[in-house]
Amino acid sequence: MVKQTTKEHDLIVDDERTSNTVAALKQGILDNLFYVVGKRVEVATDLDHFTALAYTVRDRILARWLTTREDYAKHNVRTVYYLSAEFLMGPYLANNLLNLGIEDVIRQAVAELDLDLNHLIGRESEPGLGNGGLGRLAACYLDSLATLGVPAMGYGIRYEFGMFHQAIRDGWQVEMTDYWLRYGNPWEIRRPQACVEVGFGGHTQSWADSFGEYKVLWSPNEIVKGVPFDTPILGYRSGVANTLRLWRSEANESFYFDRFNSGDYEGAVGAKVFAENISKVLYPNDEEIRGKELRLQQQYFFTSCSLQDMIRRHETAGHSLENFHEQCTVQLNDTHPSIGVAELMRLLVDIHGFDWDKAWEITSHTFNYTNHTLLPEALERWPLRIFGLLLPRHLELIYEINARFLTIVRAKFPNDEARVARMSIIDEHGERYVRMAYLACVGSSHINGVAKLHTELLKSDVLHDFYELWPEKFINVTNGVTPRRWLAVSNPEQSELMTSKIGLGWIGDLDQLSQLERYAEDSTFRSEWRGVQHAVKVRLAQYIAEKTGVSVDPSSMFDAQVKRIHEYKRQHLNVLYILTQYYRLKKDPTLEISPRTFLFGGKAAPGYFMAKLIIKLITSVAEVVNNDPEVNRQLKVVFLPDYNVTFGQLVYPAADLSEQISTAGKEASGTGNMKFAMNGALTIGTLDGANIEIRDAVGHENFFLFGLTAAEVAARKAAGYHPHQIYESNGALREVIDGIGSGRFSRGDGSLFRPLVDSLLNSDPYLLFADYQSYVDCQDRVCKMYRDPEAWSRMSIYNAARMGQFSSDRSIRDYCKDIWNITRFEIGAGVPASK
Ligand code: Z2T
Repeated sequence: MVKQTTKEHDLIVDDERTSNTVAALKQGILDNLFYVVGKRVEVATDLDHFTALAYTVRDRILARWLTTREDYAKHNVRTVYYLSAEFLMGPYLANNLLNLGIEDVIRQAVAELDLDLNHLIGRESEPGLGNGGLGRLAACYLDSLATLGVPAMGYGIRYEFGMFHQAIRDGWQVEMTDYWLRYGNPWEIRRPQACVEVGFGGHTQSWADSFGEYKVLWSPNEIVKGVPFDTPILGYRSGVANTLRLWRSEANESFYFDRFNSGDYEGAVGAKVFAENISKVLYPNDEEIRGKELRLQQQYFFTSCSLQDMIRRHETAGHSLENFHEQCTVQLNDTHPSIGVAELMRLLVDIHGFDWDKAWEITSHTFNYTNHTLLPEALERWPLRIFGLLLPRHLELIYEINARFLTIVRAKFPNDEARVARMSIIDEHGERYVRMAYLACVGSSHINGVAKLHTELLKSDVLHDFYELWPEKFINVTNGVTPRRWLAVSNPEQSELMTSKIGLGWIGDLDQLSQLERYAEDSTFRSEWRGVQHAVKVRLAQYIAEKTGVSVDPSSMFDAQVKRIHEYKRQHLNVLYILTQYYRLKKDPTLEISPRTFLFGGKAAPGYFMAKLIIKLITSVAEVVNNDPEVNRQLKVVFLPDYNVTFGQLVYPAADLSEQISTAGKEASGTGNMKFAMNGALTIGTLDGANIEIRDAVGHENFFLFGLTAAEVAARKAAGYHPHQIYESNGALREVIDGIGSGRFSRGDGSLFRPLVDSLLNSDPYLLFADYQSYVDCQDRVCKMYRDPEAWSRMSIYNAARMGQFSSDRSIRDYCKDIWNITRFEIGAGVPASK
């Protein structure tokens, strides 16, 4: 029971209203339905009941949310600010119930109101404020930060439209808008009094003040208001609730009315449209950013809002800005917020009057940068023209930062102007660009990759020059995922079985799963393990039947590849294997293979033609295979539309096999690989990203490995790679490629998949052909192994039992120790670190 004192009236609110008895919970739901939703029980819909329930849960979060904030303030803590353009949070209700520990009483309260909790949980639509792994990682990290009691805040954008919804029409992806706020959002609280202003465009003037100091004034020609919306982020039974603060852009009234009153009606309307556009929509491109001005506006908008907010909080707490970097550490989630380096310099120098050197000391000790990709086309660069028009003052500051930086480069590497040109923050080859990754490197204390191989490749390749200059800045922090959402919430069946053997401790300490190892050799346990797996597969099969009309057999092997559709991830390599099996079965219908259901899910960037063609290929192959009685008892192919967090929670637990088949050296880490393995799936994968570490952890004998290594890929390319020769010399591959090219899977249309086939035959940039035979051989080993259920279950249990290190709790501990310098937090105690 929480006692709250309202100071003004000295009134004690001993809040019976928010206690966790079944009676109080029932009353809470009914009260919220009536007073907040505004409906009578008799006419309330499922959605109304969900909303009332969500408010009832939120009522139980508020006290600890405010208390956490007060505790942090009291203890004067060093705070982590996680800046990310994306937070892919997933639905909150089930997770909040778990973390509060009130699932059972809520279930009963809801049942006594003749409602079903699982059904209501299913009514929540998820905020899709992210593209994929990067945004989901941010969400897992917020969960772990709160669980470990680390004083932390996430900052991002409250997009009005999140990731598009994907429909499949005639086998093609169709995009539909995601207006996720349609029915309101019970979890957020608008904080209009904490709004800030952000400028855009205009010009700068400089002068020397009366002390002869150089001063600059930036006069923007648009000023936009940033309004924060806060959502509580509960730790798992830690008593802590941190905050996710997302900014919405709104018109600045006075700015707007000034124009309006001076007769500039068009200008006023234009300003309003400009302002409201900024947080309107998430860019749905995962790894390729074309220089779109609105995207830069978004980046600057949320980064400036967040830094101003941090400074205000810092000063309100009574600290001097000189100590900013001692109280605050800012993590840049990729380069999207890296304009923050220039913005903090502007705030310190122009607004707060610091001299350059002191401002730079503060700035460069505040930021740290996480890189998430090795794909060259994904490294953000802004054309100077766009940049200078939108952020003229920041461009000047970047020139100055760059000039001083290049002096350091020249001092360390004399007479090496080629190196200076390579490292310059301004790219001067052809059209001039600002290289955001370089700005991030120069302005940060630490630079990290997200898996061991990825960090090594950053050092040896993408950021090699920076590594030579500052080797001590580079550090690896392998990604992790939260076992709360990805195991305890999404897989209650497996969770219960594990808990019955080893207790509940694993949820807050995933290393405890290692106690399951001894059960791998216990045949009774293995059979229980299979029972659980089967039950979970039945659930997914029902969902698939509902959504797609395809019936799949829960006793077939569920082979899943769910992730963004991208050539480097090689969903089409998976298709090549499916077709290899198809032709084998066509030739010999008596062939005995392990029946398999191939599950695909994922969105293609709307402008990425090849990715959309891959979706069309999967759905076309599905149509042929699923309707051919000679093969469809042994092969089924399903493309599940609109893959998102909610669907992920259904599919990770049900998979027997996890496809992690990217070209070695391309996937920075992968996190789906971890979610699958925790849930007992075996992995077929390349030596790429975190696969390498997963394989080492689970044991090489419990992992299906195939394909070239990253070094071999590089060597093959350097030696001159000729996919056509492989096609000529491999009969099975030739048959599959010819089949696709001939129109056999596209109702006779031989032109449909031509672009895909030609790309493979002529260049094959992701080396599908080079890995084809190795992949097929490995899949055949998978087939054989699946026919031995005891051996398979044993491997499955070892996979789950050895996943401790892939908890995001471990990742966050690494960040605390190696990057943020946060040492004194108490796990689970809810008592934050004091400085
Ligand atoms: C993204 O999800 C990832 C990298 C990006 O580079 C952009 C997006 Cl939207 C700019 C992914 C990586 O592809 C994946 O390997 C990694 O596991 C994930 O970020 C989290 O680090």
